[in-house]
Amino acid sequence: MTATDPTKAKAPAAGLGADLGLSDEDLLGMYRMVALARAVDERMWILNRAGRIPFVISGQGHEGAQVGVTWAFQRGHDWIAPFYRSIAMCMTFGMTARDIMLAQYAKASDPSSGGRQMPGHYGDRRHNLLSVSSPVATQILHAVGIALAAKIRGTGQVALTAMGEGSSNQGDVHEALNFAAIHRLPFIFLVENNGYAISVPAAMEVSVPDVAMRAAGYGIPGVVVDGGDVLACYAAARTAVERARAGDGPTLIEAKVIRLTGHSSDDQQTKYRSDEELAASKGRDALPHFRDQLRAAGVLTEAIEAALTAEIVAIVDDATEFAEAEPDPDPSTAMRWVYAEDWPAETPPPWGFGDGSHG
Ligand SMILES: Cc1ncc(C[n+]2csc(CCOP(=O)(O)OP(=O)(O)O)c2C)c(N)n1
Ligand SMILES: [Mg+2]
Repeated sequence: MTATDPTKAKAPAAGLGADLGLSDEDLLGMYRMVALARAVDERMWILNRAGRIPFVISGQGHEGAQVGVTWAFQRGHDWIAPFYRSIAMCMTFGMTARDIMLAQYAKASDPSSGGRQMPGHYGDRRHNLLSVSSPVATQILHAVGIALAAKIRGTGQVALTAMGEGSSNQGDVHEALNFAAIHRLPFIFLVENNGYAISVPAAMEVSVPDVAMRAAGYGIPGVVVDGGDVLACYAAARTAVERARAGDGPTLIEAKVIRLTGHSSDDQQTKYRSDEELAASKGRDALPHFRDQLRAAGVLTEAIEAALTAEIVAIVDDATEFAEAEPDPDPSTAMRWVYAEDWPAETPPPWGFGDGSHG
């Protein structure tokens, strides 16, 4: 996913992203991913309200930060321990709209868990995406463990985890950052600060204005970045990944994002957020901001935009129809694969432990 093919990059200073080694093709790829993740997410809400899927926990407002940061990682090589809002992150790392919808519908062929995980708990072994943990923040320990393994094995891999600012107050985070810093592990911690933990505002969750300030307590860089600025997120992550691969240890990146929806489909945020506040947060949305940037730079032409819009509608329609038509899991298998179990190679579970290992 590192987007630095020099043959594709424009001459320096020629255009947007050139200073970051991003070609027009990269910029369009990033924009496509932000827009696609948004469209998949919007469709999920419609399906929920129509009674087709039981529960939605949304990434809307987080996509720019997720795509910007993840773009700096090497797909198929590095590892991510995502959280429930990480739709755009998981898609950037290789999950398709069909994969996301299969999880939403909890179908037998859902690559996240064969329909066993809670909705929104994405994971995909094929793409080095760990399954989401329901107890918030525990995933940081898993990611740091992966980073430790990468260091011991000398693989050059970097591990990323993400979570909200509320979750970042859990004790696991202290233990993980301290350990990762001491051992200079190739680890990046992304805090997607959307200002709320369900209905609790950030000022009542975090004792400092920026979670990134806490990085100083571990002797690691702490960077605050505008989550509405995809390229700024990419730049911050690129620096952190370079640092990690060079053996210089972890970085904490805090992206100030927005939450465009309620906490979940079971929450109504107008009960605790004013109209003014909601309108102001919409003004910080990465999607229209990035679109404007690409239009102004001449990268997103009218023709490209029209084709992209049509392509995204087709992908979302296809994913919905595909997942809707897939078979549900066989109820007699409900208790299988909950705990460790050897699965014979000839009857692999639907999400692909086909080589007989637990991976
Ligand atoms: C250990 C634990 N405590 C509480 C919960 C319930 N819970 C789920 S999401 C959430 C809010 C998390 O807020 P934040 O970390 O800011 O992430 P956001 O949802 O805002 O993206 C809470 C309290 C949980 N899943 N795990
Ligand atoms: Mg939050």
